[in-house]
Amino acid sequence: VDLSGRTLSGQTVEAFWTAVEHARPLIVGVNCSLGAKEMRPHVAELARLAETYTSAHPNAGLPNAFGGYDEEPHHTAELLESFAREGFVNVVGGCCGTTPAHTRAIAAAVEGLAPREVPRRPRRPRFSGLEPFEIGPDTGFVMIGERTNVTGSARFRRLIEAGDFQGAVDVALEQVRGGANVLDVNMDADLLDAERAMTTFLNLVATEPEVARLPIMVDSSRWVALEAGLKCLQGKGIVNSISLKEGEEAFLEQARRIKRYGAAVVVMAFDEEGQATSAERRVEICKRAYRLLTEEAGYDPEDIVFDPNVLAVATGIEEHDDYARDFIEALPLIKQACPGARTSGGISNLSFAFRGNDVVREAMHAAFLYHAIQAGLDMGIVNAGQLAVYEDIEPELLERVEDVLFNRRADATERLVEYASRVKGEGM
Ligand code: THG
Repeated sequence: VDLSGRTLSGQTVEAFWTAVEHARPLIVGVNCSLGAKEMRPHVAELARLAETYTSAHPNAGLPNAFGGYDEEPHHTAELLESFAREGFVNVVGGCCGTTPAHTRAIAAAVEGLAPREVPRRPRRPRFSGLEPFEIGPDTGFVMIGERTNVTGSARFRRLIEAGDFQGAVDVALEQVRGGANVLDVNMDADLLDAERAMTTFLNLVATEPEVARLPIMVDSSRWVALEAGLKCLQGKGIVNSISLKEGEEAFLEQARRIKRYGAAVVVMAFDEEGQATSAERRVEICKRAYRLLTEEAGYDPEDIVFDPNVLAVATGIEEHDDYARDFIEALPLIKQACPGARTSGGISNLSFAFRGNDVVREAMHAAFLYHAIQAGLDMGIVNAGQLAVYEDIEPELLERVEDVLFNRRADATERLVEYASRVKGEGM
């Protein structure tokens, strides 16, 4: 639309292609805009990305002062011939200002030229907002901002409940500035119409360029809120989440609908029997969901994210003592059993027993992430900008945290609680 190379609604070529690729179009192209000369880099970019035929239909140059077009047929034709020679296009034509004479000249210029060869690209998880976000070999751990969640942030909830959506966008902005690669948005509160709040918030977020760059993860336990979110997303987002809780039929029905919206999906390790807690059950459920999604619903494995349930530890309840260790143990097994799929978790859940004590909570998150990432965790829902560094954790605290995470001693919880009582109030 202008020299920025973005679509009318602000997307880059790559973000746009990422968002529409799921529809498997026969041809994708660039038209109108500024004429062939200015269109070149964007056609080249699309040609590099699109694993389907590409086209270019430029205007006859830039409009003159009277809104007319002066580019002569031979000139338009030369430019499109160069696109064809460079392997940018399979189809060419003209848009505003082109005439039958232009079309004749274009046809003659590309006569006999070899069509572009459709490229093959490596399969990778790809998401987008106004800009693309691809998980490649060098991406590192992916941070999903957790604070745009009415159940995960009292401040965000108060803003949404008060109808201060602009203030709520500021919370999103803080997550982005804290390094979030994706934003988790959840409106599941008793006093809220989640569908409406989701729609209002996501439409407003789309107008804030610094936030709208990012892909959105629509988070809800209710299908209607998830679908309301999906309808607002211009890019390729992620649905958080579906599970086998209500059986295979309901699971596949939701999965297929999500696929029609072109989104990726988070699958919780939950089935008809309930939430998986042992490593074995976590792996078993993920395997079953993977088979259904890839074989029955036509999913690319790269569009699947498994969440094997980060659960609270050091709660004082003995059955919880192996939760962290089993989560970490399950990661490599899930990735081995489900090639191409990625893993994620809600990291702050881990430390619910230490609410109000950010020193201990942040140490728990940092230590847990350190080990989980080594075991293959690809992404996590976190308070972006508030993650501690493993190496900076005070040694005594680290030892007590790791005793809890790996259930290394019977009094691990007691010793962490004791430490917590000593640092209470610090760092808040
Ligand atoms: N898996 C998936 N999605 C999820 C979760 C998960 N979504 C929600 C949740 N779990 C992840 N998000 C959060 C967000 C915030 C907190 C925990 C998890 C949190 N909030 C502070 C608290 O409750 O103490 C709020 C403090 C405040 O109000 O400021 O801990 O596991 N797929």
